[in-house]
Amino acid sequence: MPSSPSNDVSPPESPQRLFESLQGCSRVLLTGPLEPDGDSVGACLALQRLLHHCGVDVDVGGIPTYRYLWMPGAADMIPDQDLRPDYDAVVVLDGDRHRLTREASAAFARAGVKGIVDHHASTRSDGYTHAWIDPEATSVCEMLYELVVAKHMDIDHDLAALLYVGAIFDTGGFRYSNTTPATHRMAARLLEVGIDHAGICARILLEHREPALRVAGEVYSNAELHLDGTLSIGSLCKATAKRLRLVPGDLEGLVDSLVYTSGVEVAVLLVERAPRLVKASLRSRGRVNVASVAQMLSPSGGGHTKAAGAVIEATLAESRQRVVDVVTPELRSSHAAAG
Ligand SMILES: [Mn+2]
Repeated sequence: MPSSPSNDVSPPESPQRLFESLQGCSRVLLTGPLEPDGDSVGACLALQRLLHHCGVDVDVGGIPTYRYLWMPGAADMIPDQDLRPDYDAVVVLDGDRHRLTREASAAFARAGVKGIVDHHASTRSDGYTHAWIDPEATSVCEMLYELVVAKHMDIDHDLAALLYVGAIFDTGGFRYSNTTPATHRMAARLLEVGIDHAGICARILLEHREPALRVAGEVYSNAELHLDGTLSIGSLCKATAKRLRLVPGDLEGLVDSLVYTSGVEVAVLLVERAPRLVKASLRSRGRVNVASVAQMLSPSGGGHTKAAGAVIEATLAESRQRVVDVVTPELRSSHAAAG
């Protein structure tokens, strides 16, 4: 049954159907979006292990940041420029096909099986032969865990560690409102396998390189509060990033601290990537849907209601103003709605 090109979430048989299709392929590529996060890396490497056990040759594309290099299989991930163009199947995990690199997009376009495993509410099922989209799922790793349970597959130590990374990354260590009883049941099962959960939490959520500490100081010092302290905007120019010798991963967690300033409802971190190219990371305490704010900032923007991102083609100063312009009516109507 071909997947429907509608906006509906995929039918419940999709996980099994996708897995069985991949078992019939000889070369499979699993890939996350540009700048994969803990859930994306964990999910790609976990699905790779599951398929390896079934004898399928699987590559994982992308470059993990230093935070993820210890993960089983991460060292063998393939930079996108080195990807083969001829995979039978390409599966996108924890993001959609619009957020792939150019090389991964080319491989996706040529593949017979085009799959997606995702939990972003903004992701649509059109353009895929197999779409497994579950906006109710806390993480893609949790979706894969449910597949493992349904298929009675073995959970070894490495698989447990990989799935745990996605579980803690997407829930901020079980602190965000998306955490469910199912998330804790999954975590309990993974701990029973004997993983070093405290060590994993330290490496994924707590540890920083020294330059990350320095840049946090600068971003927090210069953060602007707008709209009676309900909107916090942090920004970082390219020159500062260069001076502090930042590497990918050094900014992780910064925007989360901005939104947990008392009174703040929405936080935005603006990072200048190139002249007139700014990456915006958005967080919300719940009143404002930042996935739709991200889409208003840029057509490629999107994400979750409380955590989203967008790339804005403008200067840092113009981006700050655009954020204020877009967020102001959203915050006003949320306050009106809250009475
Ligand atoms: Mn995720």
